[in-house]
Formats: sequence, structure tokens, C-alpha cells
Amino acid sequence: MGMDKLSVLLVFVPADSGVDGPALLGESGRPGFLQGLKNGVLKNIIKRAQFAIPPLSLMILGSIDEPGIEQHICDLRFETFPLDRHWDLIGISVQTGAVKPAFELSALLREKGFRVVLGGPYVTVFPERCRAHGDVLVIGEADDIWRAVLEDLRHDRLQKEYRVERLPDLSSCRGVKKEALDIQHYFTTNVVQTTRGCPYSCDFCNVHVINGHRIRHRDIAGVVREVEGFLEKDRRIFFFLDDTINADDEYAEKLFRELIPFNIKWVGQATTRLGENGRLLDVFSRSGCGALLVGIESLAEESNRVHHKFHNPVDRQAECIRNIRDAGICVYGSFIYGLDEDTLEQTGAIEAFLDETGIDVPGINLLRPIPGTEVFNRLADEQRLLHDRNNHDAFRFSWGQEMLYRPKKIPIETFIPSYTDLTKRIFTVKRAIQRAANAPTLRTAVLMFNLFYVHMYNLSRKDLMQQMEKLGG
Ligand code: B12
Ligand code: SF4
Repeated sequence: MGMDKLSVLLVFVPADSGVDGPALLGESGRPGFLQGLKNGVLKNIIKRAQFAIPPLSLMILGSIDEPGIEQHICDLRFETFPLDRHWDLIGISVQTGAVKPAFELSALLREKGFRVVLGGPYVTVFPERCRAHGDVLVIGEADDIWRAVLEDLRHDRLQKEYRVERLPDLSSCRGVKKEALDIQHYFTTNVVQTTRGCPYSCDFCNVHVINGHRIRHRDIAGVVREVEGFLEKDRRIFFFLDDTINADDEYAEKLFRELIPFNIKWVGQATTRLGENGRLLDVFSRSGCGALLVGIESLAEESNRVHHKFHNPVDRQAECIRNIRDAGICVYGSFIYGLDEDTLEQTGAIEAFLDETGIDVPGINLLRPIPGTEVFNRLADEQRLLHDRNNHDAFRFSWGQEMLYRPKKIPIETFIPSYTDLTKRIFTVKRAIQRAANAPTLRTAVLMFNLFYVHMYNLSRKDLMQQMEKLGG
């Protein structure tokens, strides 16, 4: 009596398209045996190969110790839901790409009498759309407020809504533990975030809306301790999840200089501006940086400007990328084709740029207007979205598998073939092998990634062709 702990389960829900499994358009029914097998194998490869990292959000919340409460994590990408036991509270992380399955799960659980709390980026941006789908809402970054929720659970006084009024101060130490994870499920469990917030305002992104414009830093000694502790459980690669790991050059230099002795290998995301800071580049390289994703977006300066991306001047991009690669770091170059000032000339420009810079893994994306971003609202106002602006599920987060809007300067019927022709030329087995052979490091990973993309962009072309037929009819 009174000794039993209350049990809390934190759940991560996979999306039914995008990185969690490339569902083709119209592929809603049960796939045939062979197709099912192929999808299964592919999903497995996706999980094993690259994206299978644990949800840091739930690791953070699950690490909060509250007396009388035990917390567990269930990652539905790998586990089935543990319905066979009692849970005092179930928290579901709602990501913009997986709202429907998250709400469906919540409905099912509530029907069975469980209490459900919803949190995550989608709840933060659209609380009013979530209210009916959970017993409790947590709006905003929950690092601190989660303790209040747990306390209220313990005292049986849960409120309907918890709203984070001030973004958490990251400089105070909150240890992240891995006990609640099954380490074997993941490609790596070494996920670390050193800063939050983004000073930029790209209109297709909502990091600056969710996490604010001011960069908040974690305490360097705390990050170093975390890396050291993480290494005891898992010696695999580290993934720094910061949106821009070089957002604050001085902080990054100090931090990664301290990480040099640990001999880790790491990957992250940066702006190409890094190529102009030789000292930081050197520290990144010596601390084990193997690859960086950089957002190049458009090679047309006007396009980047219209979409409020000002921090990567086109005329310096190529040199910066060469400098990063010369420092022994692979570059994943992420483009968006179809921004507002893009013309058909972009396709040739992208190809020439890839040849010129030797980018190791190209990502040639279509613009995915995310509900809640400035570009989403603008495209809706300009009547350029291809789905009802209120039907968020229609804006699926697939790999540019189909168009979600009409480009401004290129008629969609011309745009689609120009894109599919481009990806057909860029993603070939021959080029994959060439890119791997020329990569400054991590050659196997570069090969795997490129081969995987040969397959993925092939799927994307199928959806786009299907869409073309519909548009034509
Ligand atoms: C790492 C990452 C990935 C990884 C891992 C995904 C994951 N969810 O773990 C991979 C590569 C798989 C990925 C894929 C995609 N991603 Co991503 N990703 C990120 C990134 C860089 C970091 C996520 C993270 O760990 N943040 C740190 C944690 C601590 O923050 P958090 O998750 O928001 O959690 C906090 C709160 O939201 C809240 N919270 C979260 N869950 C819960 C649950 C409960 C119960 C409670 C109470 C609170 C709560 O508390 C947490 C602590 O403060 C973010 C950018 C960012 N700054 O967050 C983009 C981001 C989340 N991704 C984004 C997108 C668009 C995608 C893709 C759709 C891309 C694509 N086209 O395929 C896919 C979708 C995959 C999916 N199924 O959701 C967008 C989402 C926009 C949105 N939600 O409105 C973001 C914000 C980037 C952006 N440019 O806008 N992504
Ligand atoms: S795309 Fe990157 S740089 Fe632009 S606002 Fe988002 S996080 Fe910041």
C-alpha cells in the first residue's frame, strides 16, 4: 500500500510517410505479399541505416526524477504498445508529420480509460487543434514544466493545460539518461543538443517560432560531461541535433576544443559560413566531425532572399563547401528546388554546382510547406496550395514525393518533369559510387546514403508521374 510507484509512459509515434517509411500516394490498402516484404525490408533499412535515432525530447522528459513516479519510453517505430499493463499517465509526442496517427492512438487509449497528455512541436504551434484530443496539453518546451505535471499527477490534481511562459534556461544542468531506451534499436543513441533557438527567420521553417530567435546555450562543462557519460553506454557516432552547430562560433569553438580528447566521431548541421572560419573548421575536424548537413536551398540569390534566407550568399557557397571538404568533412548539401524566384535554369545550375563542389550527398528537395510556417500561410493566401489549408494531414512530409503547391515562376506541368529529370540524372548508382570514392571520410556511409537515395528518388518520381496524370486530366 502506498509503496507502488505511479507509471508514466512516453510515446513516440512514427509518421506514415517521409523518413519513417516511404508510402506511395494511394498506397493506403494492404500491400501485396511481395510489396509488403519490400516495404518491410526498406523500412528496416531506413531504421538501421540513418534515421534511427531516439527522440531526444522523450529522453529529456524521461530523465526527470520525481519521487513516487517511474517513467518509460515506447518508440512505436520499433515496439508495439504495451497495452497489457496499467499506466497512470501516457504522454504522446505530436510531430507535425504524424498528427493523425498520434490522435488516433490517443483516442484509442482514452477509450480504454487511460489519461493522455499531448506535447511536442505540433501542440506548441496549434494547441487549439489538439485540445479535444488529449486530457492534458503541454504547450512549449517541456524541460522544466514536465516536473510540475508529474508532481500534479502524484497529488492527483492534473490540470487541463500547462503552458510554458518562458523558454527554459538551458544553462542550468539537466542530466539526460538513457536507461529508458533499448539501445540496440538505434543506429546511435548519442544524440546531443548544445543550443536551442535560431537567429534566422527562413520562411519555410518554424524552429524560430517554436524555439525562439535568441540562441540559448547549454553550459559547456555540462555538455562535455554528457558526452563522457554517453560514451560509457554507447561508443557509436554522435549526432549533434542543433539546427546550426556554428550559430555561435565562439561557443562552438570552445565546446568542440574540449571534446577533442574524447576521440569521438560526430555529425551535425551547419551553415556554409563555416567554410570562412578556418579556426573553427580545424577544431571541428580535430574533434571528429565526419559530416555536416548544410542548407543551400536555392542557387538563385533572389529566391533565398524572398524566403528570408540571407545568411548564405550564393557567390561564396562553392568556396565554403570546398573548404569544409578540404578539412576532411563530408558535406550533405540540401537544396530546395521550386522557391519563388527559381526558374528552369536552376536544374542546370544545381548539377553544375554539384560537379564543381563535389558535394558528397545531395538532397534535392521540393518545398514542403509546413503548417504554421510563414510560407504556408503566404501560399495559402495566394491560393497556391494544392490542398485545403485546414487539412494539415494532406501536407504530408514525404521526400518531395509530390507537389503540395504551385511554384511561382514555372507552371507545375513543366516544373514536375524538370524535377524528375534532374533527380534521374543526379541519383544514379554510378554517381553514388563516384561520390563515395571521392568522399573525404565516412565512405561507406556516403555510399549507403547515395544508394538509398537512388531508390527513394525513384519512388518520388512515381508519385510525381501519378500527379502529372491527374493534373493533365
Ligand atoms: C533530429 C530531427 C529529426 C530527426 C529525428 C526526429 C525526431 N523527432 O526525433 C529526423 C532526421 C528523423 C527528422 C525527420 C523529420 N523532421 Co525533423 N528535426 C529534427 C530536429 C533537428 C531536432 C529534434 C529534436 O530532438 N529537438 C530537441 C527536442 C528537445 O525538442 P522537441 O522535440 O521539440 O521536444 C520538446 C518539446 O516539443 C516538448 N515535447 C516534445 N514531445 C513531447 C511529448 C510530451 C508528452 C510533452 C509533454 C512534451 C513534448 O518538450 C521537449 C523538450 O523541450 C528538429 C529541429 C528542432 N530544433 O527541434 C527538426 C524538426 C522537428 N523536423 C522537422 C521536419 C519537417 C522533419 C521531417 C518531416 C523532414 C522530412 N521532410 O522528412 C521528418 C519527419 C519525421 C517524423 N516522423 O516526425 C521540422 C518539424 C516542423 C514542425 N513540427 O512543425 C523541425 C522543427 C525542423 C524545421 N526545420 O522546421 N527530424
Ligand atoms: S532553416 Fe535553419 S537557419 Fe533557417 S530558420 Fe530554420 S533553423 Fe534557422
